[in-house]
Parts: sequence; C-alpha cells; structure tokens
Amino acid sequence: MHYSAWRLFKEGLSNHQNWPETWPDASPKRRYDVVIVGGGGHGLATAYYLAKNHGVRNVAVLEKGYIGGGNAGRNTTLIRSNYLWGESSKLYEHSLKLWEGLTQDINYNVMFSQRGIYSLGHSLQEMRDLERRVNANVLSGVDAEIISPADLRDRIPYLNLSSKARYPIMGAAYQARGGTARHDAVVWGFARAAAQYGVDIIQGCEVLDIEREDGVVKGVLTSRGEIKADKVALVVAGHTSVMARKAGVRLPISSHPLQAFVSEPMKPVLDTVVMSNAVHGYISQSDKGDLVIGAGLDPYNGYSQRGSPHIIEHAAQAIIEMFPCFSRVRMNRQWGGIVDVSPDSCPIISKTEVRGLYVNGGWGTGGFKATPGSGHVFAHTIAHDQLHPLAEPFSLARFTSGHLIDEYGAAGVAH
Ligand code: FAD
Ligand code: PYC
Repeated sequence: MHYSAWRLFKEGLSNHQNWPETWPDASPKRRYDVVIVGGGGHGLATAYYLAKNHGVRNVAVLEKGYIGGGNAGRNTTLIRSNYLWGESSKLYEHSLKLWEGLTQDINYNVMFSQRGIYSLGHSLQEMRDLERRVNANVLSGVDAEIISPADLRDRIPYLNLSSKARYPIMGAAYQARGGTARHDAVVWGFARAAAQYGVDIIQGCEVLDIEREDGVVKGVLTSRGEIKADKVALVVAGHTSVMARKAGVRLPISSHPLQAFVSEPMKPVLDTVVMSNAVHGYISQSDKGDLVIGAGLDPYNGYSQRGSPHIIEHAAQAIIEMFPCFSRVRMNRQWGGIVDVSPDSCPIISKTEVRGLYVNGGWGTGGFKATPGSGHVFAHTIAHDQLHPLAEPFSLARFTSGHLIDEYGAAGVAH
C-alpha cells in the first residue's frame, strides 16, 4: 500500500483507527486439516511452513491470548547455533541459516543483527569446557572460536577484565554469526505470511481439551466452541506438559519462570552480546538503546509470568560486576516468561501415542533462536506424519531409549 507523508502523519494521530489490518482477525471454522495450539513464534512458523512448503493451508493457529503474548514477546532475542552435540548444533544451525534469509522470505523486517555472541569463561575448567564446545562446533561446521582476554579488551572496551574481579574473565567462546532479532516482528511477520497463504490466525481462543476417539485425535474443545481437526499440534511453550496431559500424554517437562529486564534507552555503548553462566547474567543493547539484561532460571516451578526478586537482583549484580560503568543506569521494566525445561535441556519434537497428535516444546530457555528451524522441521513432521531427519533425535523415544542429548552446558542461561 502506498502512503503519502500526509496520510502517515494523519494516521499516526488516529489512535489506530483506519489502520489496515496486518492479517485478518479470523473466526474459527468448524473443521481444519491441522489445528495448531499456541500462537507463539514456533506455532506461527509451523503454520507458515505447512502452508508454504507442504501446501497444507486449511490450518488454524489458536492462541488463548494475543499473538506473541507468551515467551515469543518476552525473550531477550539471542540467536546462535553453538551447541555441544552434533544433533543439536545441526538443528540450531539449520535455524540460523533460515534466520539469515528470513526477512526476505517472509517479506517482513525481523531486524536480524549478526552482532556476535561472547560466552565468558571465568575459570580454567570453564575455559576447557568452552574450548571443547568450540572444537565440537568447528567439526560440525558451526563458526566458533576462542577469544583471549587481550582481544576482549579491544573488542568490548567497558568489560571488566581486572584480575581482582570476584570471577576474573579468562577468555570467551565467540560465535560471530550469532546475534539478535526483533521478537515482535518475528511473530507479526510469520502471522502475516501464514495468513497470506490462507491460514486462520485466531486470537482469544483457549484450547480447553483435546478430543480423541480410539486413540486418534478428533479435534479440540475451545473457549469458542468445538473445532474438528485431522491433526492437532501442541506448540504451547510454558504449558506443554499441562496441554499434553489433556490428551493423556505424560511429558518429562517442568515449567519455570525466566526473567529479564531493560534499562532506559542510552547512546550506543555495547555492539555485541555478552553472556556469563558463572555470574548468572547476560546483556546486549537493543537498536533503540535499552540495555537488555537476562537472569538465570528461577529454580521453582510456576506458571506466573513474573519471578522472584532475588534472582533479578542477582542478575543486576552480575551485570555490574562485568560492566561496572552500568551501575548508575536506571532500569525501566522487568518481566518473566514461563519456560518448559526437559531433562536434557533439549526440545521435544515428536509424534505421540495419540495418532494425529504432535508435540513441539521443551525448548526451555533457548527456543527463540530455533523459531524458524523448529517450525520448518515440525511442519515437515506433521505434513508427512514422519519425523524430519533433523528432528529424529528429539522425539519422545529418547526418554525410553536413554539417548539423551545433554545440552545444559550450552543452554546459555544458568539452570
Ligand atoms: P510462546 O510465545 O510462549 O508460545 C506459546 C503460546 O501458546 C503462548 O502465546 C500461549 O499463550 C499459548 N497457549 C498456551 N496454552 C494455550 C491454550 N490452552 N490454548 C491456546 N493457546 C495457548 N530463547 C533464545 O533462543 N534466546 C533468548 O535470548 C531467550 N531469552 C529468553 C528470555 C526470557 C525472559 C524468556 C522467558 C525466554 C527466553 N528464551 C530465549 C526462550 C524462548 O522465548 C522460548 O523458548 C520460545 O519463545 C518458545 O516458543 P514460542 O515462541 O512458540 O512460545
Ligand atoms: O539460549 O542463548 C540462549 C539464551 C540466552 C538468553 C536466554 N537464552
């Protein structure tokens, strides 16, 4: 649509009246080929790739609140693929490659910025673990390198490299292709692109139950009535185990709050991302200037989108230890999301014992980076009723076979 400067000005003052909808606000139909429960990034990406790559277009995404009101709009947007084991680094690298072309693919600027990510090491053992991961990454074709303290001093001038720090910095693992994206733009972009293929995006529609007959899924009962479906896909992040239980499927997932906060906007001062598991905090600066700071996982289980004050206080201490010059910056907002953590800190992408019921969850503290890759392989899995090869190691079968893929060390957030 063409906008004149005058029209832009007038509509900017119109309190959103007459603004064209980015995607139509659909009402539920009685029946779909595929119902996706959860309108976060992963659910919307799944719908988009189902429609685009597999021609499955009679699809609804059901969201109980608003698009992006869950973790998709609450995360700190770090994107990287430097996981330890080949199974995971291949999956996350697949996703990173999709990020690299996403803005063009969905024709929506997701503000993907490959500003690099440093994971700091504060002890000899931590440096050995980082070196091991870097070596594994290089063998899997993922860009990774070790950076010395002297190079860190040049690259991140405000980082506290004093040997007198409580946890002195001994080096870092670095992924240059890692970075950030604008989380809201990701959900809006996927929603619009999916809707353009005919997918119904239905907000304010809570799934209350999953209907089954003789072990086969038949549809869902929602706050807006019954909807029949041949296939139902659960992509509900913090509520994965709760939702699966409604279909009699028990998942090894626990839900925890994870918190973050942002400062007042400032002039550019940090042009990369710095993470430290030892001190439990990580930081980047958004394009509008806020410092974006994340904490370690709240240890208790919970379903409220906030967390305990001592965790956030601890993260603030960690950031000030790494960047003493930020000690007088004022903080603007704090929030929490509910993340679903699996026993090996890896996702579950799987068929279930109920025919036609699929589950995608357990991304824990690290699923934003996987948004396009997860949607891509999950759409394949649903369309073919067969796991995508990259998803195979992540099926529920691993919890009975014992083939766990331990990624706690690469999780990026202290657990
Ligand atoms: P969500 O956006 O949570 O989508 C699930 C949706 O399901 C929600 O919108 C919810 O309302 C809906 N839903 C739930 N129940 C129902 C129901 N019954 N009926 C209908 N709808 C329902 N990951 C990274 O890779 N990098 C990061 O830097 C990062 N930082 C994070 C920081 C914080 C503070 C948090 C909380 C998470 C962070 N994550 C990060 C993790 C990442 O946000 C999640 O793993 C990922 O967003 C989960 O996928 P999603 O976007 O689809 O989830
Ligand atoms: O997975 O890289 C990550 C991450 C950083 C902050 C939260 N998750």
